[in-house]
Amino acid sequence: MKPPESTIGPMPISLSAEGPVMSRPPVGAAATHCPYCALQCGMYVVDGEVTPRTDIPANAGGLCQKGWTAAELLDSPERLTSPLLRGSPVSWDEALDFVAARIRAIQAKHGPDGVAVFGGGGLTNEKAYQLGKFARVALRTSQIDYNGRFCMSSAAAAANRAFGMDRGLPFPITDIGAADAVMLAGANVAETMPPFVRHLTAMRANGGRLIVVDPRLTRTAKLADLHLRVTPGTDLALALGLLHIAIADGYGDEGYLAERTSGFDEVRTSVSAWWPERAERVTGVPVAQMREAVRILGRASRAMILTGRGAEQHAKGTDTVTAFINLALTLGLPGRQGSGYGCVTGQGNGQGGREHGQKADQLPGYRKIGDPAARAHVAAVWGVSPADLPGPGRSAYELLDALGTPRGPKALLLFGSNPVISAPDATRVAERLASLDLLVVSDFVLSETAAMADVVFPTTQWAEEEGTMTNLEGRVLLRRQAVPPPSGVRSDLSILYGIADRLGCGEKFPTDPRAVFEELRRASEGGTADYSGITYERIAAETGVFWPCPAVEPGEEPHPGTPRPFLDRFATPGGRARLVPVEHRPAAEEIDGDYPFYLTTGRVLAHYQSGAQTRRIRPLTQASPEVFVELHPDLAERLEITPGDRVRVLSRRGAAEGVARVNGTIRPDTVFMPFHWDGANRLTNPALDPVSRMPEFKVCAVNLERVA
Ligand SMILES: Nc1nc2c(c(=O)[nH]1)N[C@H]1C(S)=C(S)[C@@H](COP(=O)(O)OP(=O)(O)OC[C@H]3O[C@@H](n4cnc5c(=O)[nH]c(N)nc54)[C@H](O)[C@@H]3O)O[C@H]1N2
Ligand SMILES: Nc1nc2c(c(=O)[nH]1)N[C@H]1C(S)=C(S)[C@@H](COP(=O)(O)OP(=O)(O)OC[C@H]3O[C@@H](n4cnc5c(=O)[nH]c(N)nc54)[C@H](O)[C@@H]3O)O[C@H]1N2
Ligand code: SF4
Ligand SMILES: [Mo]
Repeated sequence: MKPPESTIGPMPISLSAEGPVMSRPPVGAAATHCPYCALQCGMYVVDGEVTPRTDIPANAGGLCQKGWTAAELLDSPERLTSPLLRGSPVSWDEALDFVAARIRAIQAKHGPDGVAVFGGGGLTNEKAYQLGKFARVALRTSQIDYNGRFCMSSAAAAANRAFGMDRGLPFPITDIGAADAVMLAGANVAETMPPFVRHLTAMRANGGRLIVVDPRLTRTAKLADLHLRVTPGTDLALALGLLHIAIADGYGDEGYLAERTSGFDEVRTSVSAWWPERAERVTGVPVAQMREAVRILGRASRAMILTGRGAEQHAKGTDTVTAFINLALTLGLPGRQGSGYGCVTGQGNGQGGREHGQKADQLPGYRKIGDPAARAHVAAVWGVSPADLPGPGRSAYELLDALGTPRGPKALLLFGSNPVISAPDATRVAERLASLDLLVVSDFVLSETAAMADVVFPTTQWAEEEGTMTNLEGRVLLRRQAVPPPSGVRSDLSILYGIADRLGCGEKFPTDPRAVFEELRRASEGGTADYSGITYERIAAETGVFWPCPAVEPGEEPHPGTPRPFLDRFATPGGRARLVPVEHRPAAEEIDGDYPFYLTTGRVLAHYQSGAQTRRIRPLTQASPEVFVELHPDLAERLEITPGDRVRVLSRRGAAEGVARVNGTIRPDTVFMPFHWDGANRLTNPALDPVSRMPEFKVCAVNLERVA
């Protein structure tokens, strides 16, 4: 079938104040994007079938299993189509009245911070923006954060520190195919973003070399020229060792360091004691392999260092990413055409979701909530006094951990996350949620968290709504409506309006995504993530626009957008990138006699995140039916575990079971569990990074036994 031309124009559905109203029949096919990961593969949806788009460079005609089956959840019998009050269907008015009355009562007793908000990196820019505004203006609470804190917050903190700006990939994804060397540290893109692999394949076909750093020989590591099978939690020492070698072997780019960076001398001194043998002792990576990695990166004329969650989701994730950035800067990569450092961001709108104010310390446009100028600008757009805007609140885990405690919030409104499955030490998080006076969840399925809620609002899904998503390259894309929503559901924007209206400020919360985007443009103007020059029409005409894209004076040529923001200068005050000395430290929880093995966690191809969506799609549950525990044959033999046995994994926080998968691709001291099912996060350690407040999802100490 030939995909239809891209269409943009009047949308078939307009949302009235009280919900969606059909105004004309659905269009036959709309060019839109996948609901899941940050690659945001372009796709058409026609008659409930998905077809890949070829005009979006990230996927260029490719999709993964999850993308191909994404439409199955649209008309699934598991779809929520009525608001639920304590599990029973009620009318929208009843549900909204109940929530507003409870919010008023709780805030009267406990103050504005008695009510908290939790968002998600899967929400469109419009929803993320509106949620942040709703918290600060309608609820006047400081207590808002989101699941992106669990995702790329360490990479974001490190990039801000080094470059003054956090744009996941500060270059188009197609630059990867033209590189001579790429190092992926803790990213398993062959499972987490399969069409990304075509860029790596293109690179290798051009003679480029791929280095993968992972404790497991993953599908991605199998594509690599060099696999560094690092001990979980030791990437920081590895990066220090690599930098030591790079400097000692003369790969430092002195001209670039002098011209474009600051701080190199301190960093050089700080890595002088990280001689390769010491790094080998800590990381388990042989010196010869480290030297080879440095040689590949150092000799390449275009090289990239990319990090994923494997390197970042640690209590020292920010410093680990900083160490990789120090290495990249020493080699002269960032800000040079075709080279650089990047973070392979995760959720569908993982990039945009972190820019527009659902983060505890942030206002739209990647502004700081503590900055008086930022407060004045945003308050003016919102029509409130800067003094009325709350200050920074708690980070995601700290917020979840405080719920229902004497000084913590007593109510939570949750949009786009399923923390009962995905937060660290999830048993504790479920207890906190259960202790609330009010839990409200907006979702399109009854997730494990929604099942605990006092009120559930049934909401629209990706293909039923319009909005913008910013992909891993910082390219703002258009999510178009392809099908009408089922009757009975409302958009998240409409739900926020419904509550705000009952709290007396409905007029500040439009339900039309275009109206919200227009406001977001103004709110972001002049900020780091400046969207003021971007319009829906431009996105459609240009297959996406890279931020920053400032507005221009009438009559001037529009700003072209910024695919490579660091070519001339970095976004720091002096324009130089900053090298920051960092020191290795052990994982927050080391293995010992009681818990002698490392547990690391991550993803499989067929499932997405907490699995709330993909565990309801048959071809995906057939491909990957249940939680497993991956372990090495030597370890399996020692513990008398055979493939297919049920095993119990125990940590200081709890226990979980899974089916044993035995293979030699993992380190003998490490076990791996995916977190898409209830289990892995009963075990994980909520130790937080001091800068990013990222939990240590990727390493904790466990014991293991066969279930009789
Ligand atoms: N299929 C699928 N795709 C997804 C998602 C999904 O849930 N499912 N989620 C999306 C999202 S939100 C995200 S954030 C991305 C995540 O994408 P990735 O970062 O690629 O995903 P993970 O599987 O969490 O972790 C990557 C690798 O880190 C390795 N690892 C574990 N511990 C360490 C360590 O200490 N050091 C190093 N170097 N590596 C380690 C794991 O073995 C794993 O192979 O994927 C996105 N795409
Ligand atoms: N052990 C371990 N834990 C992890 C990780 C790990 O690697 N290991 N990774 C972490 C990472 S990187 C991430 S990103 C988190 C993600 O974990 P979660 O935050 O739980 O993410 P999802 O499962 O995507 O949850 C999204 C929920 O919102 C719903 N939803 C989707 N879109 C919308 C929308 O537009 N509006 C509304 N109202 N609802 C919507 C979905 O149906 C689903 O129930 O997990 C983290 N947890
Ligand atoms: S899940 Fe990610 S890689 Fe798969 S089709 Fe969707 S956007 Fe593409
Ligand atoms: Mo993520």
